[in-house]
This record gives sequence, structure tokens and C-alpha cells, in this order.
Amino acid sequence: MISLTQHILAGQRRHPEATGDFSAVMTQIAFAAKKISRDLRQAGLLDILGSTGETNVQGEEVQKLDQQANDTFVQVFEQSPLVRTVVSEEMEEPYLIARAVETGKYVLFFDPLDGSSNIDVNAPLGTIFSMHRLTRSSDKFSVEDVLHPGSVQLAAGYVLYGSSTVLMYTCGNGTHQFTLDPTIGEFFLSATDMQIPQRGKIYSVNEGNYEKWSQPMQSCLDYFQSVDAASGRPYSLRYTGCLVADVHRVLLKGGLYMYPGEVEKPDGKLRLMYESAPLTFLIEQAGGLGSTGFERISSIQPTSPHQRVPLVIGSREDVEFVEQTLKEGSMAFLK
Ligand code: AFP
Repeated sequence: MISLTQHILAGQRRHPEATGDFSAVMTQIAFAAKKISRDLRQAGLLDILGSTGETNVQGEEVQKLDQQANDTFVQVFEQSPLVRTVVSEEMEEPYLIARAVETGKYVLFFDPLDGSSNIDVNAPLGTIFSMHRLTRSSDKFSVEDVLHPGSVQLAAGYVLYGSSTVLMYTCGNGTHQFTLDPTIGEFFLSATDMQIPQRGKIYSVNEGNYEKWSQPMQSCLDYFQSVDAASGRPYSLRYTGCLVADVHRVLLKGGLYMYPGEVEKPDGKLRLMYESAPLTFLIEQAGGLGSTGFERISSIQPTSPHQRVPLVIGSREDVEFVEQTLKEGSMAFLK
């Protein structure tokens, strides 16, 4: 049995120049995840279900557990001199960690509790994180210092609070899975160097939005639903309302997850820095792709911490099929 800590330290030993700081941050992320996992398991027993009555920066209702998961991350990193800035879905402005103002080398982006509409119905939830090296253009905080494309992420991952708690991470050297043993509070390696099938049989999308999509996007859906035994169609639909859970299924089984842009809302719903970019890093490290449908997610130069982008992510051939259809405006290339 290899624990997450042992795995991180083994990675550190392969880089003689490493200071151990990166490993320390990863260990703190795992600690926050264990605490959130513990809180979720007890949620129905304590007074932490339901809404706080507030709305977040995205205009969405804040659930008590959203707030609690966010506080957990902030409290953990307030003890650390290594992460100078945290950027969360639940906080409008990047948050400076006082203790790390001089010494901090990293910026951490996170969605503390993904899939909030699942909280009250005991369905899966997730946490997503992305770690970047901080640049310092001056001694003062500047938002530009935390905005880098996904291609330069140091590490990214997610935690899925499902029938078990699973942590996936990559630091550019494969995508690895760890499963929490709750009896001793440690994550253990359960799959290493994971590979996503090149093509799948599942699509995952909120099909209720069909009428809001462009015609080429609608035709992609029509294609996945149409019957053609030779190419394994129709695909099956799976959609939980928790991005982490849906992408986890896609990573393991193949296929694709989509949150497309809409005619009236071309950037879609998902956030680049703490949803689409980290998930793309994990999926690319497993041999898949993440795209807006027109552009690789990893190449996008962000312009704001809470920027939204359309997302098409999963098996290489499935994502390329959607990209080609959207770019050409039709499926004439199939003939
Ligand atoms: P939050 O709970 O973090 O706001 O995220 C939910 C989510 O971004 C993602 O987890 C889901 O895949 C997606 O929204 C579901 O959105 P719809 O309800 O519009 O399908």
C-alpha cells in the first residue's frame, strides 16, 4: 500500500532540486479534503444542510456546506507560508494569506464544493484544485500575477465524495488515483498512470438546454443519439449535476462531458481557472482532450479569475468529433 504522502515524496526525490514546498502544499490540500469528506459524511446529522441565504460571486445561492468547505481551505492555508493567494469560486476577490505575503511562491485556485445542488439529496459532490507558480510583477498584489494559462499549471486534481472518497491528481507526470481509508484517515494509491479510452460510449450533458444551443451543437447531440451499431451508437446518457462525478466516469470509462456555450450565453457556465483548466490537465495527462469546441482549454490566456468557458472534455476521438463539427458548422466531413 502506497500512501499519498509516500507517493508525493517519491516524486519529490526524482527532482533533486525540489525544496519540499510543493509536497507540503499537496499534503495540505489532502488534509482539507479529508476534513470536507468527514463533514459531508455527517451533514445530515448536524445543522449544516440548506442555504446560508446569500448568493456568491456567480449569482448562485450559497449552501452552508459550500461556505464550510471554503472556510476549511482558507483556514488550512492560513497556517502556511507557501501559498500567497487563494482564489475560490466562493470568494469574489483573490484572498491574500497574511502569513505568506513575503514567502509565498504559489497561487491555489479551488472550487471547494462542486455540484452544490446535490447536497440536499445525498448525491455525489467534489472539490477541484489547481496550483500555479506565482509571478510577482511588483511588491503589490496584482491580479495579473495569478492569471496563467492551464498549460503552466504545476498540479491539478479533484476529490470526489462518492461511495468512497477519491483524490485524483497530476503534476504533469501522469494521472493518479488515491482512495481514502476513513478508518485511518489516509489516502492510498488505487490506480496509477490512468489512461482514458480513445473513444467512449457515454455522453454527459444537461440536455434540458438543447434548444439554447447552436445548430451544430444540437447536431452533435443528434449524432450521439442516433442508431449505428457499427460505430457503437447510440451513446448512453449519464449526468449527475456534479462535474467532478461526471468527469470521473468519463476518465474511467471514456466518452465525453460537455457544458457548451449557448446562443445567448456563448461562454457557458463553467469557470476556467478552477473547473475547466484543472480537469483538462488531468484528462490530458490520461491521454484525452479538453476544449471549448474551438480552442484547447490549456492554451487560453485568462483575463479574469472567475472567467467562464464552454467545455467539451473526454476521449480524444469524441472531443475531436465535436470540435470538427463546431468548426465546420456541419458533419459533412463524415461523408
Ligand atoms: P457548483 O455547485 O460548484 O456551482 O457547480 C455545479 C456545476 O458547475 C457542475 O458541477 C455541474 O456539472 C453543472 O454546474 C451543472 O449545471 P446544470 O445544473 O446547469 O446542468
